[in-house]
Amino acid sequence: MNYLHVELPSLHLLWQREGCEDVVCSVIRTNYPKPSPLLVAAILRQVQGLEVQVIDMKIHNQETIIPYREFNFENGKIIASRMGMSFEKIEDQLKEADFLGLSINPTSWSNIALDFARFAKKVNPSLRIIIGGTEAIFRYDFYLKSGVIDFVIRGEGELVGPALITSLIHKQDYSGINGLAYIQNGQIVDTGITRNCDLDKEPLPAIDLLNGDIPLWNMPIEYFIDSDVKRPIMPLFITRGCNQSCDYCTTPRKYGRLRFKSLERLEKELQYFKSFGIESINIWDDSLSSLIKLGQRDLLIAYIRMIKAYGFPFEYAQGMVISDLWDKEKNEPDFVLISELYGHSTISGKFVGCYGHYTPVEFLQEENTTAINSKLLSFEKELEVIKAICRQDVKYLSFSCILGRATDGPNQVEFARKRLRRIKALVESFGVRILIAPYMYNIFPGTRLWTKEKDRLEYSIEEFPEMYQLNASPHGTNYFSPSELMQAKLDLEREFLGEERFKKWIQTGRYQW
Ligand code: B12
Ligand code: SF4
Repeated sequence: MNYLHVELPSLHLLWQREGCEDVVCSVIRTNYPKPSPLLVAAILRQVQGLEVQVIDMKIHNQETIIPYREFNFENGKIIASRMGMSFEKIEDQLKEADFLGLSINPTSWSNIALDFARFAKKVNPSLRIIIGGTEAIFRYDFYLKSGVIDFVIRGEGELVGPALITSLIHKQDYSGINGLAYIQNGQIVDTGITRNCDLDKEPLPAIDLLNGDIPLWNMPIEYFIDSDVKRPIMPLFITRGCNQSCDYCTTPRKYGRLRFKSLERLEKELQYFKSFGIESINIWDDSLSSLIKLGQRDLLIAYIRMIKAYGFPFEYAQGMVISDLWDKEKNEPDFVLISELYGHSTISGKFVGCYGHYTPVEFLQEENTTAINSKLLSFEKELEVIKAICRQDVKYLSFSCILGRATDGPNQVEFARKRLRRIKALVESFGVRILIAPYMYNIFPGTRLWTKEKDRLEYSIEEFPEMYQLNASPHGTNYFSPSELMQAKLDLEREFLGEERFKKWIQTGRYQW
């Protein structure tokens, strides 16, 4: 039997207002290997008698932008389009498949996923559609009620996928499988979220199934960078889960406690990447430095030494918890750890080590940052840590700042602006390139915020899922309407990107270094 896993086309969201420039308000990231299809395909090809195929609709035909809906947004309108391969292009593969798998992590892809599922069922009515990913895990009932999704994987595919497909192939009962939701006799059956698989037993990502795409894996997390960072670039996850509990994050409820791979397993993975000609690594762990709280500081250092020993340049694309980089006993940055994590060398003319880091400084609008989230440091200490990272000659540093808590108004934005100016001046004084990316404080299913602040939402998740991401907002604050909040973010971006980079950003949805 045949299983097809599809990475959906990108969401291209255009915000139009009378007298203002058009703004692409969905971040567009295309040229990287997609971890969900690569891993799910590897998991499922372990099922006997199953032929597995993967198609990445984001990476091909990026010139194709197909509008699928538009809606009013205060005094303007939003046009939502799909960017990448058209549905029709893969009609033949859909006809041949028995099972279709989709990974829906961001909520904002919801309508694209459902439209695609409807299209797939139309061309092949006997196709069984199985979805997974963060959005599917927490809104499984919404998808099942649409009538086009047959199964939702609630949790880790390793623990659920093979069991489900095997029982479907052999027409066996699947009611005993945990981590699954489906409709039976008109009722939703939900067997709960299943987590905690052994990461060492996870199969290696099915890179061979996307062999033809490898030359296109040339983009790190934020837009194209200099040619001195070699391509192709591959994402790497060493851990899963997190032992922090930030209000706005889905990871603790999706994956549970922090777990990690052994050094032997990491080595196997790095060797495997080398065999496909991978040159650089994007470390995509949600919270790698949280290993320190688990008493695994030495292991963290050993991982990084191993990546360097294999000659890879790398980037920490999801960042580190900044307080983990502070030595509490000496009351100063943890200089030893910082030099291990961010140092590099040149081996046979090649850059080896850390080239980039994303720093989640997050709530710069509040005098006392630590009062909002204990994983942050006071601003002055954060500057000390940033300085220590810059001294390691990292090339690219990006910084987040999250706007949109109920208490955020013009004064808070101004306060954040002043601090961002200080960060920028500091980083640039070291000759390091900087990207400042303000994000929306969005309220996602599966987070504590979803339980606490759902009543702030002015654009419902069922009707306007496209607005649920970090560059648009379905809610305002006590001072800003949703569009005023988005405008406040744009004003910060204009200052910190500079006019030319800002123009490219709002025209393309891609950041510029
Ligand atoms: C890596 C990552 C990215 C990467 C890559 C995204 C991608 N499309 O591959 C980048 C940096 C590009 C990214 C971007 C964004 N991201 Co992101 N991202 C993540 C992160 C850290 C990991 C996701 C991942 O790849 N995990 C590894 C894979 C293997 O896991 P997985 O997909 O969950 O699959 C497992 C199971 O779910 C299951 N499974 C999944 N699908 C299927 C299908 C079948 C058939 C089966 C059997 C099993 C199965 O099996 C797998 C193995 O166990 C998550 C946080 C998290 N921990 O999930 C946030 C997360 C998904 N991102 C999030 C957001 C908001 C975004 C953005 C919208 C942010 C923005 N700037 O506006 C953009 C979207 C733009 C885009 N084009 O993707 C949110 C989504 C919240 C929501 N409900 O919308 C998350 C959850 C973080 C958070 N805030 O909590 N992201
Ligand atoms: S935001 Fe990061 S540190 Fe906070 S809970 Fe999520 S993964 Fe953990």
